[in-house]
Amino acid sequence: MTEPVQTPQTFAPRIFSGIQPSGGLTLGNYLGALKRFVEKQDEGIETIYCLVDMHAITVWQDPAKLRQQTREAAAAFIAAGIDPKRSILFNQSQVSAHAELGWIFNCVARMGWMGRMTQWKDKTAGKNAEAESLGLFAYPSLMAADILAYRATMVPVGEDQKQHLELTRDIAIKFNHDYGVSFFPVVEPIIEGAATRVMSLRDGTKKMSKSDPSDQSRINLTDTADVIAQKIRKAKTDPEPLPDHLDGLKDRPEARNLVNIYAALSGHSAAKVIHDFAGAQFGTFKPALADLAVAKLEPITTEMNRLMQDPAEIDRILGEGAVRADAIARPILEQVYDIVGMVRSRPV
Ligand code: AQP
Repeated sequence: MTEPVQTPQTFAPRIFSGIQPSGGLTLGNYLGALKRFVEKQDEGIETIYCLVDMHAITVWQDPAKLRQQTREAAAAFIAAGIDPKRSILFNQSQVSAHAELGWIFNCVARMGWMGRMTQWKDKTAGKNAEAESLGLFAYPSLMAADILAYRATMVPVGEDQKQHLELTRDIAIKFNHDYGVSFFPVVEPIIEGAATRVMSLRDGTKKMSKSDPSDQSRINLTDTADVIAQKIRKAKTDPEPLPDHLDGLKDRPEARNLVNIYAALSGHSAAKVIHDFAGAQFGTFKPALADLAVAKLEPITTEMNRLMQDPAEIDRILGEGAVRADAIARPILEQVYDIVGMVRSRPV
Protein backbone atom coordinates (compact mmCIF):
# COMPACT_ATOMS: atom_id res chain seq x y z
CA MET A 1 0.00 0.00 0.00
CA THR A 2 1.19 3.53 -0.67
CA GLU A 3 1.45 6.24 1.96
CA PRO A 4 -1.66 8.30 2.70
CA VAL A 5 -2.15 11.38 0.54
CA GLN A 6 -0.12 14.41 1.59
CA THR A 7 -1.36 17.85 0.73
CA PRO A 8 1.55 20.23 1.10
CA GLN A 9 0.74 23.93 0.98
CA THR A 10 4.16 25.07 -0.11
CA PHE A 11 6.47 23.69 -2.73
CA ALA A 12 10.24 23.67 -2.95
CA PRO A 13 11.44 25.76 -5.89
CA ARG A 14 12.13 23.53 -8.87
CA ILE A 15 12.67 24.45 -12.51
CA PHE A 16 11.43 22.28 -15.37
CA SER A 17 11.44 22.95 -19.09
CA GLY A 18 11.65 21.07 -22.36
CA ILE A 19 12.28 21.31 -26.07
CA GLN A 20 10.80 19.13 -28.82
CA PRO A 21 13.34 17.23 -30.91
CA SER A 22 11.03 17.81 -33.89
CA GLY A 23 13.90 19.13 -36.01
CA GLY A 24 17.26 20.76 -35.50
CA LEU A 25 17.24 23.43 -32.79
CA THR A 26 17.09 27.03 -33.96
CA LEU A 27 18.40 30.38 -32.77
CA GLY A 28 14.86 30.92 -31.43
CA ASN A 29 15.08 27.81 -29.26
CA TYR A 30 18.54 28.91 -28.15
CA LEU A 31 17.71 32.51 -27.19
CA GLY A 32 14.17 31.89 -25.96
CA ALA A 33 14.95 28.74 -24.00
CA LEU A 34 18.31 26.98 -24.01
CA LYS A 35 20.52 29.99 -23.16
CA ARG A 36 18.24 30.74 -20.25
CA PHE A 37 18.16 27.10 -19.10
CA VAL A 38 21.93 27.40 -18.69
CA GLU A 39 21.61 30.66 -16.72
CA LYS A 40 19.01 29.05 -14.42
CA GLN A 41 21.35 26.14 -13.74
CA ASP A 42 23.66 28.59 -11.97
CA GLU A 43 20.99 30.03 -9.69
CA GLY A 44 21.08 27.28 -7.08
CA ILE A 45 17.62 25.87 -7.85
CA GLU A 46 17.12 22.27 -8.98
CA THR A 47 16.84 22.19 -12.80
CA ILE A 48 15.20 19.44 -14.84
CA TYR A 49 15.42 19.61 -18.64
CA CYS A 50 13.64 17.28 -20.99
CA LEU A 51 13.72 16.48 -24.69
CA VAL A 52 10.03 15.99 -25.25
CA ASP A 53 10.08 13.28 -27.90
CA MET A 54 6.46 12.27 -27.21
CA HIS A 55 5.38 15.82 -28.07
CA ALA A 56 7.45 15.61 -31.25
CA ILE A 57 5.36 12.68 -32.59
CA THR A 58 2.14 14.72 -32.39
CA VAL A 59 3.11 15.46 -35.99
CA TRP A 60 4.73 12.80 -38.20
CA GLN A 61 8.41 12.10 -37.47
CA ASP A 62 10.57 9.71 -39.41
CA PRO A 63 11.80 7.27 -36.69
CA ALA A 64 15.49 7.31 -37.68
CA LYS A 65 15.45 11.12 -37.90
CA LEU A 66 13.69 11.46 -34.56
CA ARG A 67 16.39 9.39 -32.85
CA GLN A 68 19.08 11.49 -34.53
CA GLN A 69 17.34 14.78 -33.65
CA THR A 70 16.93 13.71 -30.02
CA ARG A 71 20.64 12.96 -29.70
CA GLU A 72 21.50 16.17 -31.53
CA ALA A 73 19.26 18.20 -29.20
CA ALA A 74 20.93 16.56 -26.19
CA ALA A 75 24.31 17.49 -27.68
CA ALA A 76 23.07 21.07 -28.13
CA PHE A 77 22.03 21.28 -24.48
CA ILE A 78 25.40 20.04 -23.28
CA ALA A 79 27.36 22.14 -25.78
CA ALA A 80 25.41 25.24 -24.70
CA GLY A 81 26.42 24.65 -21.08
CA ILE A 82 23.94 22.26 -19.46
CA ASP A 83 25.95 20.08 -17.11
CA PRO A 84 24.20 16.68 -16.84
CA LYS A 85 25.58 16.32 -13.32
CA ARG A 86 24.10 19.59 -12.04
CA SER A 87 20.88 19.44 -14.11
CA ILE A 88 18.78 16.41 -14.88
CA LEU A 89 18.78 15.94 -18.67
CA PHE A 90 16.71 13.18 -20.27
CA ASN A 91 14.17 12.37 -22.97
CA GLN A 92 10.51 12.25 -22.06
CA SER A 93 9.64 8.77 -23.36
CA GLN A 94 12.08 7.16 -20.91
CA VAL A 95 10.02 8.35 -17.92
CA SER A 96 6.53 6.90 -18.20
CA ALA A 97 5.15 9.19 -15.47
CA HIS A 98 4.73 11.86 -18.17
CA ALA A 99 2.33 9.74 -20.22
CA GLU A 100 0.52 8.39 -17.16
CA LEU A 101 -0.08 11.82 -15.63
CA GLY A 102 -0.88 13.15 -19.10
CA TRP A 103 -3.80 10.71 -19.27
CA ILE A 104 -5.12 11.80 -15.88
CA PHE A 105 -4.90 15.44 -17.02
CA ASN A 106 -6.78 14.53 -20.22
CA CYS A 107 -9.61 13.68 -17.87
CA VAL A 108 -9.25 16.94 -15.90
CA ALA A 109 -8.80 19.38 -18.80
CA ARG A 110 -11.79 20.32 -20.98
CA MET A 111 -12.03 20.05 -24.77
CA GLY A 112 -12.92 23.75 -24.98
CA TRP A 113 -9.66 24.70 -23.25
CA MET A 114 -7.64 22.84 -25.86
CA GLY A 115 -9.63 24.25 -28.76
CA ARG A 116 -8.77 27.80 -27.63
CA MET A 117 -5.00 27.27 -27.78
CA THR A 118 -3.44 29.54 -30.38
CA GLN A 119 -0.71 26.98 -31.16
CA TRP A 120 -3.42 24.45 -32.07
CA LYS A 121 -5.13 27.10 -34.22
CA ASP A 122 -1.83 28.13 -35.87
CA LYS A 123 -0.78 24.55 -36.58
CA THR A 124 -4.15 23.68 -38.10
CA ALA A 125 -4.68 26.98 -39.95
CA GLY A 126 -5.57 26.34 -43.58
CA LYS A 127 -5.65 22.59 -42.95
CA ASN A 128 -8.35 20.09 -42.17
CA ALA A 129 -8.19 20.05 -38.35
CA GLU A 130 -10.21 16.80 -38.33
CA ALA A 131 -7.25 15.05 -39.93
CA GLU A 132 -4.73 16.18 -37.29
CA SER A 133 -3.67 13.77 -34.55
CA LEU A 134 -5.54 13.62 -31.27
CA GLY A 135 -2.11 14.02 -29.65
CA LEU A 136 -1.63 17.43 -31.28
CA PHE A 137 -4.97 18.57 -29.85
CA ALA A 138 -4.12 17.25 -26.36
CA TYR A 139 -0.52 18.54 -26.48
CA PRO A 140 -0.97 21.12 -23.68
CA SER A 141 -2.34 18.47 -21.33
CA LEU A 142 0.82 16.37 -21.75
CA MET A 143 2.86 19.54 -21.30
CA ALA A 144 1.11 20.18 -17.99
CA ALA A 145 2.00 16.62 -16.99
CA ASP A 146 5.66 17.16 -17.95
CA ILE A 147 5.85 20.04 -15.51
CA LEU A 148 3.59 18.82 -12.73
CA ALA A 149 5.05 15.29 -12.61
CA TYR A 150 7.90 17.03 -10.78
CA ARG A 151 5.68 19.58 -9.05
CA ALA A 152 7.95 22.15 -10.69
CA THR A 153 7.26 25.71 -9.65
CA MET A 154 9.05 27.64 -12.41
CA VAL A 155 9.16 27.11 -16.15
CA PRO A 156 11.51 29.14 -18.37
CA VAL A 157 9.98 29.37 -21.87
CA GLY A 158 9.71 31.62 -24.90
CA GLU A 159 6.72 33.93 -25.31
CA ASP A 160 4.87 31.42 -27.55
CA GLN A 161 4.43 29.00 -24.64
CA LYS A 162 2.75 31.53 -22.31
CA GLN A 163 -0.77 30.34 -23.09
CA HIS A 164 0.16 26.68 -22.56
CA LEU A 165 1.53 27.59 -19.14
CA GLU A 166 -1.68 29.37 -18.27
CA LEU A 167 -3.45 26.15 -19.16
CA THR A 168 -1.04 24.20 -16.93
CA ARG A 169 -2.08 26.53 -14.11
CA ASP A 170 -5.76 25.92 -14.92
CA ILE A 171 -5.25 22.15 -14.87
CA ALA A 172 -3.41 22.31 -11.51
CA ILE A 173 -6.16 24.50 -10.03
CA LYS A 174 -8.97 22.27 -11.35
CA PHE A 175 -7.27 19.08 -10.14
CA ASN A 176 -6.71 20.60 -6.68
CA HIS A 177 -10.31 21.84 -6.59
CA ASP A 178 -11.96 18.65 -7.91
CA TYR A 179 -10.12 16.43 -5.43
CA GLY A 180 -10.09 18.90 -2.52
CA VAL A 181 -6.29 18.94 -2.20
CA SER A 182 -3.44 21.43 -2.56
CA PHE A 183 -1.31 18.91 -4.34
CA PHE A 184 -0.07 20.71 -7.44
CA PRO A 185 1.66 24.10 -7.44
CA VAL A 186 0.41 26.88 -9.65
CA VAL A 187 3.48 27.29 -11.83
CA GLU A 188 5.20 30.55 -12.71
CA PRO A 189 6.26 31.07 -16.31
CA ILE A 190 9.67 32.71 -16.62
CA ILE A 191 9.63 34.68 -19.86
CA GLU A 192 12.55 37.09 -19.81
CA GLY A 193 15.38 38.46 -21.90
CA ALA A 194 15.67 40.50 -25.09
CA ALA A 195 14.53 37.71 -27.43
CA THR A 196 11.56 35.92 -25.93
CA ARG A 197 10.09 35.71 -29.44
CA VAL A 198 12.65 35.42 -32.22
CA MET A 199 10.96 35.93 -35.57
CA SER A 200 11.52 34.33 -38.97
CA LEU A 201 14.31 35.89 -41.05
CA ARG A 202 11.91 35.88 -44.03
CA ASP A 203 8.85 37.34 -42.30
CA GLY A 204 9.11 39.46 -39.15
CA THR A 205 5.52 38.69 -38.18
CA LYS A 206 6.09 34.91 -37.99
CA LYS A 207 7.92 33.02 -35.23
CA MET A 208 11.25 31.44 -36.15
CA SER A 209 10.43 27.75 -36.08
CA LYS A 210 12.30 24.51 -36.67
CA SER A 211 9.40 23.15 -38.72
CA ASP A 212 9.15 26.16 -41.08
CA PRO A 213 9.49 24.73 -44.60
CA SER A 214 12.02 27.46 -45.49
CA ASP A 215 15.51 26.81 -44.10
CA GLN A 216 16.31 30.46 -44.91
CA SER A 217 13.76 31.53 -42.28
CA ARG A 218 15.90 30.29 -39.40
CA ILE A 219 19.41 29.88 -38.10
CA ASN A 220 20.03 26.30 -37.05
CA LEU A 221 22.48 25.48 -34.29
CA THR A 222 24.18 23.17 -36.81
CA ASP A 223 24.69 25.91 -39.44
CA THR A 224 28.29 26.72 -40.37
CA ALA A 225 29.70 30.23 -39.96
CA ASP A 226 29.32 30.85 -43.71
CA VAL A 227 25.68 29.74 -43.72
CA ILE A 228 24.87 31.92 -40.69
CA ALA A 229 26.48 34.97 -42.34
CA GLN A 230 24.67 34.28 -45.63
CA LYS A 231 21.27 33.86 -43.94
CA ILE A 232 21.67 37.12 -42.01
CA ARG A 233 22.86 38.95 -45.14
CA LYS A 234 19.75 37.73 -46.99
CA ALA A 235 17.34 38.36 -44.07
CA LYS A 236 14.34 40.42 -45.11
CA THR A 237 14.61 44.08 -44.04
CA ASP A 238 13.27 47.45 -45.15
CA PRO A 239 15.23 50.21 -46.92
CA GLU A 240 15.37 52.61 -43.93
CA PRO A 241 18.43 53.00 -41.68
CA LEU A 242 18.12 52.02 -38.02
CA PRO A 243 16.31 54.68 -35.97
CA ASP A 244 17.85 56.48 -32.99
CA HIS A 245 15.07 55.37 -30.64
CA LEU A 246 13.24 52.09 -29.94
CA ASP A 247 9.89 53.68 -30.88
CA GLY A 248 11.19 53.93 -34.43
CA LEU A 249 11.10 50.11 -34.70
CA LYS A 250 7.40 49.90 -33.89
CA ASP A 251 6.10 49.20 -37.39
CA ARG A 252 9.30 47.55 -38.64
CA PRO A 253 9.04 43.90 -37.51
CA GLU A 254 12.06 42.64 -39.46
CA ALA A 255 14.35 45.44 -38.23
CA ARG A 256 13.08 44.99 -34.69
CA ASN A 257 13.75 41.27 -34.86
CA LEU A 258 17.39 41.73 -35.94
CA VAL A 259 17.93 44.34 -33.21
CA ASN A 260 16.44 42.01 -30.59
CA ILE A 261 18.62 39.13 -31.78
CA TYR A 262 21.69 41.37 -31.56
CA ALA A 263 20.66 42.47 -28.05
CA ALA A 264 20.09 38.90 -26.81
CA LEU A 265 23.35 37.61 -28.27
CA SER A 266 25.39 40.54 -26.92
CA GLY A 267 23.71 40.55 -23.51
CA HIS A 268 22.76 44.22 -23.94
CA SER A 269 19.35 45.85 -24.04
CA ALA A 270 17.67 46.62 -27.36
CA ALA A 271 17.85 50.31 -26.35
CA LYS A 272 21.64 50.11 -26.14
CA VAL A 273 21.87 48.39 -29.53
CA ILE A 274 19.75 51.16 -31.07
CA HIS A 275 21.91 53.76 -29.37
CA ASP A 276 25.10 52.17 -30.75
CA PHE A 277 23.77 51.68 -34.29
CA ALA A 278 21.54 54.79 -34.63
CA GLY A 279 21.41 55.83 -38.28
CA ALA A 280 23.30 52.72 -39.51
CA GLN A 281 22.22 51.08 -42.76
CA PHE A 282 21.59 47.33 -42.81
CA GLY A 283 24.72 47.08 -44.95
CA THR A 284 26.61 47.95 -41.76
CA PHE A 285 24.35 46.35 -39.16
CA LYS A 286 23.95 42.93 -40.79
CA PRO A 287 27.69 42.13 -40.99
CA ALA A 288 28.07 43.20 -37.34
CA LEU A 289 25.17 40.91 -36.40
CA ALA A 290 26.60 38.06 -38.47
CA ASP A 291 30.00 38.39 -36.74
CA LEU A 292 28.34 38.39 -33.33
CA ALA A 293 26.12 35.40 -34.16
CA VAL A 294 29.06 33.39 -35.47
CA ALA A 295 31.20 34.29 -32.43
CA LYS A 296 28.45 33.08 -30.06
CA LEU A 297 27.18 30.06 -31.98
CA GLU A 298 30.31 28.59 -33.56
CA PRO A 299 31.76 27.24 -30.27
CA ILE A 300 28.41 25.56 -29.55
CA THR A 301 28.23 24.01 -33.03
CA THR A 302 31.81 22.77 -32.80
CA GLU A 303 31.16 21.15 -29.42
CA MET A 304 27.87 19.65 -30.65
CA ASN A 305 29.69 18.06 -33.58
CA ARG A 306 32.30 16.64 -31.21
CA LEU A 307 29.64 15.19 -28.90
CA MET A 308 27.73 13.70 -31.83
CA GLN A 309 30.79 11.54 -32.61
CA ASP A 310 29.84 9.45 -29.58
CA PRO A 311 26.07 8.76 -29.65
CA ALA A 312 26.43 5.95 -27.09
CA GLU A 313 27.72 8.48 -24.56
CA ILE A 314 24.75 10.76 -25.27
CA ASP A 315 22.37 7.83 -24.78
CA ARG A 316 24.13 7.00 -21.51
CA ILE A 317 23.68 10.58 -20.25
CA LEU A 318 19.98 10.58 -21.22
CA GLY A 319 19.45 7.19 -19.57
CA GLU A 320 21.09 8.31 -16.35
CA GLY A 321 19.02 11.50 -16.37
CA ALA A 322 15.86 9.43 -16.89
CA VAL A 323 16.62 7.33 -13.80
CA ARG A 324 17.05 10.50 -11.71
CA ALA A 325 13.90 12.06 -13.18
CA ASP A 326 11.89 8.89 -12.55
CA ALA A 327 13.01 8.84 -8.90
CA ILE A 328 11.32 12.24 -8.45
CA ALA A 329 8.24 11.71 -10.62
CA ARG A 330 7.22 8.17 -9.62
CA PRO A 331 6.42 8.90 -5.93
CA ILE A 332 4.51 12.03 -6.98
CA LEU A 333 2.52 9.98 -9.49
CA GLU A 334 1.76 7.31 -6.87
CA GLN A 335 0.27 10.03 -4.67
CA VAL A 336 -1.80 11.24 -7.62
CA TYR A 337 -3.18 7.71 -8.15
CA ASP A 338 -4.13 7.63 -4.47
CA ILE A 339 -5.83 11.01 -4.68
CA VAL A 340 -7.78 9.96 -7.77
CA GLY A 341 -8.87 6.72 -6.15
CA MET A 342 -6.94 4.05 -8.03
CA VAL A 343 -6.23 0.80 -6.20
CA ARG A 344 -2.44 0.41 -5.96
CA SER A 345 -1.78 -3.07 -4.62
CA ARG A 346 0.89 -4.48 -6.93
CA PRO A 347 3.81 -5.85 -4.90
CA VAL A 348 6.96 -3.77 -5.41
N1 AQP B 1 11.17 31.71 -32.19
C1 AQP B 1 11.31 31.53 -30.87
N2 AQP B 1 11.67 32.55 -30.07
C2 AQP B 1 11.82 32.37 -28.73
N3 AQP B 1 11.62 31.18 -28.13
C3 AQP B 1 11.28 30.14 -28.89
N4 AQP B 1 11.01 28.85 -28.62
C4 AQP B 1 10.69 28.19 -29.75
N5 AQP B 1 10.74 29.03 -30.79
C5 AQP B 1 11.09 30.25 -30.29
C6 AQP B 1 11.06 28.29 -27.28
O1 AQP B 1 11.82 27.11 -27.33
C7 AQP B 1 11.29 26.19 -26.37
C8 AQP B 1 11.06 24.87 -27.00
O2 AQP B 1 10.05 24.95 -27.97
P1 AQP B 1 9.55 23.63 -28.66
O3 AQP B 1 10.60 23.10 -29.53
O4 AQP B 1 9.10 22.68 -27.63
O5 AQP B 1 8.28 24.02 -29.44
P2 AQP B 1 7.94 25.28 -30.27
O6 AQP B 1 7.76 26.45 -29.39
O7 AQP B 1 6.74 24.89 -31.10
O8 AQP B 1 9.23 25.48 -31.18
P3 AQP B 1 9.34 25.38 -32.72
O9 AQP B 1 10.76 25.63 -33.09
O10 AQP B 1 8.33 26.28 -33.37
O11 AQP B 1 9.01 23.86 -32.98
P4 AQP B 1 8.02 23.23 -34.02
O12 AQP B 1 8.35 23.88 -35.31
O13 AQP B 1 8.32 21.76 -34.01
O14 AQP B 1 6.64 23.53 -33.54
C9 AQP B 1 10.01 26.82 -25.80
O15 AQP B 1 10.32 27.40 -24.55
C10 AQP B 1 9.69 27.88 -26.81
O16 AQP B 1 8.99 28.96 -26.22
